[in-house]
Amino acid sequence: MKTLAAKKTAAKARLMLIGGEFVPAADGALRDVIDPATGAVIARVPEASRADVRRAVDAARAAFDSGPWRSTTALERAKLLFKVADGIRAEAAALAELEVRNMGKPLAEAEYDVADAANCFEFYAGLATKVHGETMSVPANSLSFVVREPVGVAGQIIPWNYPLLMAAWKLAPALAAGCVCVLKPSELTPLTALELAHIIHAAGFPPGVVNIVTGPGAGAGQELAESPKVDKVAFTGGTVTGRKIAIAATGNLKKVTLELGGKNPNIVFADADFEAAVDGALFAAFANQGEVCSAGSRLLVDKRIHKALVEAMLKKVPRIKLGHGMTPGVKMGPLVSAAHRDKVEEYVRIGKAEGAKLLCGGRRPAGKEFAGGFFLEPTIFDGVSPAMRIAREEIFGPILSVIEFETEEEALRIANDTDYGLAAGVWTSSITRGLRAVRALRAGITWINTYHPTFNEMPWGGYKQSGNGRELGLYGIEAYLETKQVNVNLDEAPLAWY
Ligand code: TXE
Repeated sequence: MKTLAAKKTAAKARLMLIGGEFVPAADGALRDVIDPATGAVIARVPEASRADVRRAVDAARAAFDSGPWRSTTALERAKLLFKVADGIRAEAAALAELEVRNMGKPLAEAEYDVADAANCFEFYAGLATKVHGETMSVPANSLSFVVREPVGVAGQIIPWNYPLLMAAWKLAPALAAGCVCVLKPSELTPLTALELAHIIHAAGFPPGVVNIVTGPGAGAGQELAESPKVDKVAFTGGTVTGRKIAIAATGNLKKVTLELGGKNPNIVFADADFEAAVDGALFAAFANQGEVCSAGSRLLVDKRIHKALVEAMLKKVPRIKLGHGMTPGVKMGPLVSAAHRDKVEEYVRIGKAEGAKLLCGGRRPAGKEFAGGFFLEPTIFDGVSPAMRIAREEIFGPILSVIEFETEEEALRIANDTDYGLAAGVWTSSITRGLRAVRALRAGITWINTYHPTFNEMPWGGYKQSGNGRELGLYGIEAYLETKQVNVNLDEAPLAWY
């Protein structure tokens, strides 16, 4: 199938963006990039070593310390970011297809992500010119004011589940704030970030302001987290890696923001709109193959409607058509890699061994079209108790654990009984119950009678071990700004202290 993106992929050399130039790894190393729906190699990209990352960090450092970037106005930065948004929109079809072929998600989801990525650049383009400090006059003979300044060189490490969107979430606020960036996409899904590098380059950013390096976490990523020349590291990924990054960042006490995993409760009360809750429970668990940090992977259901809700979900599960994300009608693609599917499948075994009842899925789909890919059927476990590993650990795949509760108080206790605190959903027709529940839930993102919608204008991030800091919205740019106080003496007389 020679489609738009496939032709572009073949035509354009895939190189890293370092210091304003498209370059290979210094030692020429390459990595195969795989279509997880077929197992086929679809591209080869540079495999950055620590030395390549050092080169990118040096380019960023020079751009920040002595390049023209520091003297650009917020309006000039805004115009560049608007150009990136336009560039993404101009390439939207190719980017969406590339995302599907590299990551596996269904095309409709990839199209949504691409549109959202463009909107994210646009949002921060608009915000760039609205960064202001405060002015105070305390004591009476002084004028004190606050100026906001960019943090400096930002190292940005992103995962494979939303490759282009995560690049946008990281780059857009940092550039709006006046920072310079070294972005490292996941080694599994580098292709859309490398396309974005071309869009950014064409927009006309000064050399070294945006650097995009492709390489493994343990070497290239670790270097970025450790580098004493990096002022801030921003990471989205697993909690285990997040902990390593936080430790690596202590060398020069760089600023750290972390967006990590979740084991998010989705609570259905008996008074919920039944059909909406059924749809919401399935979408919460299975969108993007369940490879979502905010997935509603724990479904807490009131005992009185539990049987009916589970039956209604099981009736709808066959509508979740598996296949290559480019095939029309497909609602669930493959998992991102063979290794990740192994990890997710292990939880099927664990769930069964723990005594949970497997209602559907848990298998690789049969059929020639699935042979080379890393597919797994949507899986629902019922009779899950809160102590089971499938109720406590982030699986990051299409596995839903259903837990029954009897009272609102019990539901909220189970919901909060987790090391994580990223997201939570509540389904109820009572506004007071919904708001009461949200107030009790220890999570950074909450939904009432919906699940998953999120907006560039609103903050994203977690409580507890789901991370540190917030992305998006006004909070997102804060993470890339320093705060400086300036004090001006309005009294000309000497201090005469001594
Ligand atoms: O992610 P990693 P993995 C969760 C999910 C998944 C688990 C592991 O539960 O099963 O994490 O997935 C880079 N220093 N999430 O191993 O390792 C790596 O190259 C610096 C949740 O694939 O977190 C990639 O760019 N960087 C999640 C990025 O970290 C390192 C999204 C993410 O990879 C590094 C993905 C190191 N030592 C997985 N090791 C979410 N919050 O959305 C790896 N990396």
